[in-house]
Amino acid sequence: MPRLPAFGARGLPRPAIATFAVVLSTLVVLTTTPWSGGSAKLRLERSTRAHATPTTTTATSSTTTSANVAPTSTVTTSASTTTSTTTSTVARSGAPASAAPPPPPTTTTTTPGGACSDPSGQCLPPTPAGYSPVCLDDFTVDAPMGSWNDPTGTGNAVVYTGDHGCKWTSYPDGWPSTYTNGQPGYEPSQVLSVHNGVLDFYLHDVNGLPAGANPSPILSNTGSRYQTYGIYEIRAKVVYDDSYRLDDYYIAWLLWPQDDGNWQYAESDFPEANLADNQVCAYAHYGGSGSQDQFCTNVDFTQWHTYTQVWGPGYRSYYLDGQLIGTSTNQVWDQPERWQIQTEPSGMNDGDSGHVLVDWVAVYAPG
Ligand SMILES: [Ca+2]
Repeated sequence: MPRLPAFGARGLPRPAIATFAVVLSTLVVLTTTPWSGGSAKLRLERSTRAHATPTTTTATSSTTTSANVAPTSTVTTSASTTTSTTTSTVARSGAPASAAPPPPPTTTTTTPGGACSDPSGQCLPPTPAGYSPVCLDDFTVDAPMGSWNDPTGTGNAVVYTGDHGCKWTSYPDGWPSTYTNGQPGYEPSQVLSVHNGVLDFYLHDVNGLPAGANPSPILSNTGSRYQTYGIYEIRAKVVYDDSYRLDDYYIAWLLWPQDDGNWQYAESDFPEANLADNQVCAYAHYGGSGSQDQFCTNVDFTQWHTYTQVWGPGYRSYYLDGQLIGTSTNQVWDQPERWQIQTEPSGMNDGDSGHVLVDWVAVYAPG
């Protein structure tokens, strides 16, 4: 479903590729507990053409959140994958075949006692044990509308430097997006600004077409947008300006490989949704021929939520507000990827408008 961006041979993003696998032979059943705001169990069915036999993935989580000032909440995860003949959970890097995901991240901890004045009521989280921050941004450095366009037109220029020194790039004005058939989909100079402690995506028509933006941070450990493995966390909410509820817009905040041609081995999306939806999904692509693991849960985009991807050797785990949604262990990509906050036209055009507000982002590297 997702699609992407990507910088092509000239270092430019290319319009995405969208596929929706419809024919099926694989059934993924996801069970997750607990999560706030909905039923305790969630079942999803999905198909891919890749396998002839059903694959069942079960992931369970239990969360212990202490009421005191403990720096982190503890999440315990166990995941088992029952796989029929054709799939493998072997990480290509040679990791153990059935390696269970390590303990998930301990993120999204609320700072108690009003110490945090962030718009969302939650500050940047403490650094998870075993990781180092490589991009933190609380968006307290204001940037006016017009400042996020890349004057070089390459998508490689630094267009914003935040309060923790993280530098950002952005697809340039006029660049096509996944569902625009070559027409402009990104207009960062008329969409992005930073004020009042948030990165503000003002989603609205530009020249009669819905316009989004697609920023990506440069990581301090590599000096590039790319790293292998890590934690990617973002706290955001949506503000609707009208009854269309931003159905002209789609988010696929994703990890993407250096070589576009590898996206079907490597793309990892979370959160992914039409902004009018009441559901959000994660998609872990693997294997190179259309396979993906899908995990979905209910969400109210008008409320602040923290979305987290944890990518490590042999696993990708996805969390909403610290609650595990699902873990993929299928042929997990083990080469560098970049993070794109891909917010783009959905293919509809009702003329609606609204905002995606990002309170903060945090990217960590292992070690
Ligand atoms: Ca903030």
